[in-house]
Amino acid sequence: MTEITREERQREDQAILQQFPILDGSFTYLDNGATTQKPQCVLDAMMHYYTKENANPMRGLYDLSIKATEAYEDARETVRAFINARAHEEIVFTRNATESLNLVAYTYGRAFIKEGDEIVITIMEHHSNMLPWQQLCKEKGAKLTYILPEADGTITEEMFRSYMNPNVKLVAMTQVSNVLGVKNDIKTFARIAHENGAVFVCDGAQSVPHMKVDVQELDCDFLSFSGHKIYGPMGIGVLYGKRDLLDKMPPFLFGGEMIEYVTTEGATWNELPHKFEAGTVNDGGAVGLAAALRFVSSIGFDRIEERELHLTKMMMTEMQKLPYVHILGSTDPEKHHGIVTFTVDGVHPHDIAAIFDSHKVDIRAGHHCAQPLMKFCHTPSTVRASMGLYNTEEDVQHFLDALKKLREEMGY
Ligand code: 7TS
Repeated sequence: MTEITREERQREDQAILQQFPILDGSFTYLDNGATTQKPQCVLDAMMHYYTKENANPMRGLYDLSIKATEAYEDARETVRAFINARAHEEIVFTRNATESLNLVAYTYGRAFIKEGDEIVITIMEHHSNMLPWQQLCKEKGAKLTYILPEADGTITEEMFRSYMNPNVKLVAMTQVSNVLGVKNDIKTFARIAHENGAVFVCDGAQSVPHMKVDVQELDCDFLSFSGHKIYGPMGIGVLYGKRDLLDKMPPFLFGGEMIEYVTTEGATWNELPHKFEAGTVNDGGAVGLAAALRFVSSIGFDRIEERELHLTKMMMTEMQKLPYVHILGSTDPEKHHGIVTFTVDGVHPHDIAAIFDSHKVDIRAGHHCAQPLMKFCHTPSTVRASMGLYNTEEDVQHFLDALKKLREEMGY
């Protein structure tokens, strides 16, 4: 991580901020875990697609449809390179991380998980990486086991090993928790899962936007993420899957484009990845996502990680001085990956978010789609600030100013 001087940081802030038309200085956006703002290059790429290249891809033999197909397949190649997948066949476009995870549960899960098998997930999963496995286990008579981390969110190698047994056929785990910010050691856990004969599903929704994720290095079998959390548009997501696994999985949705040949009796399936992309695809979304990934690469994860850590340190250091503020998870900012979830004595999380809103600071209140984790942490709900690559020291200062005024405004 390259640290920079104060002047360099301010210049970098300005260079980044001026690329985001919505960030006009009238509000402070700290809800990047929910979704991110879009840079001009993403908006331009989508505008270009819809003004110059739009047609139904993969079907036409005319120039425009060929252009639309090329735009879509170029986007797939950009995603492949970004996560270092071996082949473009391993990149399936979906609507979002939720759909990617459901795809694996519906197809791999229903084909290969049997009665008596066990699936291991963690208590810190977003509902998107919990409910598909809950439903699958109910349907199949399989067992679902939850790894319980230490109080600060850590899952050690030893703990992980203790959950392995010959019945475990699948492990699904987030790389970064959307509540605690803690990062799981996917590379080690995937290796241990494989030694145990289980496949490993990694939810990258909160990691892919913030750190270099290399699927070959992690050696996970599947990886999911959403375009809208990485400065791309809503409605486009990615499922990476190892080719041999995708090959033997049945299709997810049935209809146009996913077939090879259809008779009145049945059908054969198109080659990868089209087997999993039924119907007209989201070409404009894929083009926008590719532009977003190029934008992120142009800044580089070295700078993104340094920027987000710098702000997390600044935020947590000041918060830790307030005895009535309690941060969930580790006390170490390095373990938060830009996510700071907290409670304030005597003030309901929804009141906190409403008061922050009156100060034009956008943060999130609630259970963050992780209710079992809330229960594990003995709190019904919390407030969360989450950083993006465009956040600045001024943003954190606005947040801290609002936090310090909070109890006063509530009459303490
Ligand atoms: N997995 C994790 C770890 C997430 O944080 C989210 C969304 C998802 C999956 C699902 O992503 P989607 O794009 O399919 O909805 N997390 C959040 C959040 O923390 N606040 O709003 C959405």
